[in-house]
Amino acid sequence: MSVNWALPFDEKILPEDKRNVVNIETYHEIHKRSINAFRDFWAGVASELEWYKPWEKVLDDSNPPFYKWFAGGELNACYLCVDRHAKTWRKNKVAILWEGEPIEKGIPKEIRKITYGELYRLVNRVAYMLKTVYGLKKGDTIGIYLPMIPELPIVMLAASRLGVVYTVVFSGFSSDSLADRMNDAEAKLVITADGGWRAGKIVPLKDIVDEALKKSPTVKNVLVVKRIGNEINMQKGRDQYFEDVLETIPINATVEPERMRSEDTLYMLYTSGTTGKPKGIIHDTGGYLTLLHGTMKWIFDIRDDDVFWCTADIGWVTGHSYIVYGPLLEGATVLMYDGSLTYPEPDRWVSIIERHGVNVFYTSPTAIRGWMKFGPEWVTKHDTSSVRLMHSVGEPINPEAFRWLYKYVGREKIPFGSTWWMTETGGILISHLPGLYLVPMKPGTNGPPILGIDADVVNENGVSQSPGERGYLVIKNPFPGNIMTLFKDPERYKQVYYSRFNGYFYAGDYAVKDKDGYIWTLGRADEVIKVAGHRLGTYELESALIQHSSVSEAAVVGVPDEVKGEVPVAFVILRQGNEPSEKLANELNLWIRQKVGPIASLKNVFFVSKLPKTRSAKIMRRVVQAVAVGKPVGDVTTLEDQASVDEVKKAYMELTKEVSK
Ligand code: 6R9
Repeated sequence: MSVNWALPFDEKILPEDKRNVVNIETYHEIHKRSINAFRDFWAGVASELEWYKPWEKVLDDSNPPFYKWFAGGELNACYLCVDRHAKTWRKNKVAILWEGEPIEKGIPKEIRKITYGELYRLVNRVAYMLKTVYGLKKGDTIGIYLPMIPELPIVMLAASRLGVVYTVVFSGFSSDSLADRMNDAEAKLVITADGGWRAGKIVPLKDIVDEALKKSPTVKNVLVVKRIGNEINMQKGRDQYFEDVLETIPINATVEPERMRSEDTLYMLYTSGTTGKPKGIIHDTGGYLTLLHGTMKWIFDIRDDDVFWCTADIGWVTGHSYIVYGPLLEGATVLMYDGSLTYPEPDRWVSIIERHGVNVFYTSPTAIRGWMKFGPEWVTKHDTSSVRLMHSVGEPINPEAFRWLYKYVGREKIPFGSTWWMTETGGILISHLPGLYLVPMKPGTNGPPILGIDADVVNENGVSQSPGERGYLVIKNPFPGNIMTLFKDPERYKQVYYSRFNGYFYAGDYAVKDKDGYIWTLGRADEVIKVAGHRLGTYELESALIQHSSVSEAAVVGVPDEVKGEVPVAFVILRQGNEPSEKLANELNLWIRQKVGPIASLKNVFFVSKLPKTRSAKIMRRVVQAVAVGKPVGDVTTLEDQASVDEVKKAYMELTKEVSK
């Protein structure tokens, strides 16, 4: 486990607007009814979407855990997010309000406002282009490696209009990571940009793609969006500028949305697990959109005059669900910002809130802790009174960070929660529901499970823990939004999520319930770490390290970090003939950054001669972790299987000695 914040179980806060406030017992009664009849409950939510063809069965659970929600139903995500609104008064409503990073004398140089009517045109033209110029059709796969520019959601929506499966790769990942994903997905086309802006510097995205494509033979074409206008290499016959090709498409070109079956794949997103390379998480269409529709209303209380801002990157699931599909499904105005939140000054993010009158704000503990460092005066000099509701996501929020944002942006009176979910769940599962009912907030908690979700904390044997007892977070009922399978690896899907607790969905998180039935997730219980809210597998970092010619063995663990929540440190055994040195440590760090991406930067490299192992040769990770954080091993709760307490202690002593040498 990474971060162990002291939990203020009993601190209760109520927002000033008490319209939706209910006491917790009432909420649990309502919640209980929703989970007792969870099929009907979710069918009610799904019926609020527009279906081409109604479903035959709410939940096909004939082959668990391969659940199919709304089986037999047909719909299209792009139609629901775009056409449906463009047909109404929302045609002239801003759908995407975009701000780019470059700024001069406090005035952003780039602001784009795309209405639903314009979005409809653009999405249709891009879909037409993908179909006619590149011959893409339902079931084909493409890769998207773009910065946070409007073309990113536009391409995603165009693909979903055609039923083309896409996978977005976070633009902070390296060429190796991009190549791995393109190969696994067998992508035919990659859409990228000439570059991206990050804190005033250009990120050479096209160069990274060129490097990746040396190893990705399935990719035949590259479309390049002109973002920066910098000189780049364009390979004849393979690469074309997005704008140039789009120009050849008639201005009023339209493409009929593909009638997708509810269980058809909407997109694939790679995420890190415990072992092996990142796996493709497959999301369906009907269940996923149903969960987003419910959560946008209940958790974000989305309204037609709202400007909704989620500070995540679309390269991660949060951006897929709560920048693209969720807000657009509701016909909201979604703000998209491409750049650093603290560039050129620490108050860039607050000035964005003020400039665009943001009403609903969704951010992360890492961002908040980063802002706290600069002091509240950067916040208070701006007017943030437009914000009426906030949530956080990505990692456990420490109470200090909660109180800080609650005070300086929340004015100590608006709803503010920490929404728990993961790539695999598609949308939020544990959260306050201020749009429906609001129970008291507590700094640091995720709140109760949302309606229709039977979340619980269980012990090793899958038995419910009593309040205050730490255990593992599980979801006991099938739920819409849930991952369909792992791409090319259905066995692993079963094994990772459904085998440990006998049919329950196992999230991989430690958690504890309090006596009000609120859930407090405490961090990962496996080898996954969250670095600044970004999900990484320590195994991936270890594999990258042992590819370096000087490394024989490596163990990577996460240690707490004041701002990023958690950061990786490595314990490395060198091959013979190599000497430990600071220079080598720096080289290994650079290596990791190149192999995985800058987000994987190591905080520390310890050179050791031996790693603690169990008799079956598994690294005793908890021992390594205890040494890394400088805590006695007794504080580390889950001891490795197959190792006696004495063995663990001995291993701990030995490793500590090595590290302090
Ligand atoms: C949405 C997202 C999933 C993991 C998850 C948990 C952690 C996310 C959290 C949270 C505590 C919250 N996590 N939200 N922990 N409180 N509000 O982050 O997806 O990147 O797949 O990560 O993130 O550990 O298991 P993903």
